Amino acid sequence: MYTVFWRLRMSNTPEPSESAVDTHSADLERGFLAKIESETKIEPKDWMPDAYRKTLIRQIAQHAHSEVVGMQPEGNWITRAPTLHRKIGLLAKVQDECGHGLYLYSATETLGTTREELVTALHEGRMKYSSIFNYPTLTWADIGAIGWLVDGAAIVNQISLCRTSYGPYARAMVRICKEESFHQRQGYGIMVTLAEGTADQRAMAQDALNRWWWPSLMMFGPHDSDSAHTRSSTAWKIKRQSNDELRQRFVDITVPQAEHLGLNLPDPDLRWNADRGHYDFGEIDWDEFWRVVKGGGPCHLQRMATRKAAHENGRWVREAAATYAQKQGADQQAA
Ligand code: BYC
Repeated sequence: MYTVFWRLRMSNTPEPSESAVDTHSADLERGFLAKIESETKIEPKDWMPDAYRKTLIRQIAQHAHSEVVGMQPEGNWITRAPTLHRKIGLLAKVQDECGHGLYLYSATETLGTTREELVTALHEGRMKYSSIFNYPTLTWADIGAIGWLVDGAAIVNQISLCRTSYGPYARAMVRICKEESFHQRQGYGIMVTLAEGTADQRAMAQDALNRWWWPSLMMFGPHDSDSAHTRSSTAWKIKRQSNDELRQRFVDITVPQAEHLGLNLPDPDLRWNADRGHYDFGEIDWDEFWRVVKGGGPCHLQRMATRKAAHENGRWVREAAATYAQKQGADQQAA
């Protein structure tokens, strides 16, 4: 009888310690939300909800993996660039993408994970990279199309992320966007040269545009109605604009650029809508999008095999660097 009474009492009155813990958590959550509300950046040592941390690790690591895997389709053309000038530009661009990956892995590490864990998760298929890097680069014009469209889409997405709520991610984005704008111009410059060239060069530019246009629109993710994370990420101001808003912005910016080149965007439904003040465009092939996102993209196996081999081949460099750093530390302590 006593036990029953005690149990009943317990169920109605939380233990003082539990209640104190709850109050403390509620205070922390309120403080976190107040910072989000007032546009104060969340910094690594600040309290944050587990789900916010988890979402950031997923998104920033996926972004880092995309930068690193994204070196492959373009790296494929460094030795075959048509002039020394183009070779130098492409080499610098690919090197920049590697740097972007490193800033982003560092930003992810401030959330309490390690680069090793993230890379292992990618290699074991537990993390993703952007769908766009699953497509092959068949001709030199693809390098133009990637710079123009893929970096162009990345800029639209990343300008928005410069205002993301997590400080280290927002700051990495500012620097990355500056570099991406050079990449976009490099690509558009290649397209201008080809579009103004011979009939064959023009045809090559049109063919690349035909193949890269729809995958570039897919970079922005699923429709807002199918986006699992948009609602929470918007509430936490990780995302400042939705997938569809950013995709529309990219289309509106890019159509006049294609007109300037005299090339045709491969979409019969594309037209200016004066009422909306935006271009209408056709429906993305969402079956293709999800197939690629789930690992069924044309180059997925090749991209992952190359990535894993590069990681293994670089093991001795990482080990040598770590040993050197340890020795330096020991020497400094001894001095
Ligand atoms: N590809 O709820 P959603 C570059 C996944 S690299 C693959 O809308 P979220 C460059 C998504 O992860 C720039 N997966 O997600 C480098 C989620 O899956 P899980 C790359 C995609 O996160 C070299 C599910 O679909 N940019 O510029 O709210 C050379 C549901 O989606 C994709 C970034 O990484 C996709 N396209 O929004 C040249 C930008 N889309 O984890 C250039 C940072 C969606 O629930 N990331 N998924 O299974 C973001 O802004 C956001 O993560 C996204 C997606 C807009 C991409």
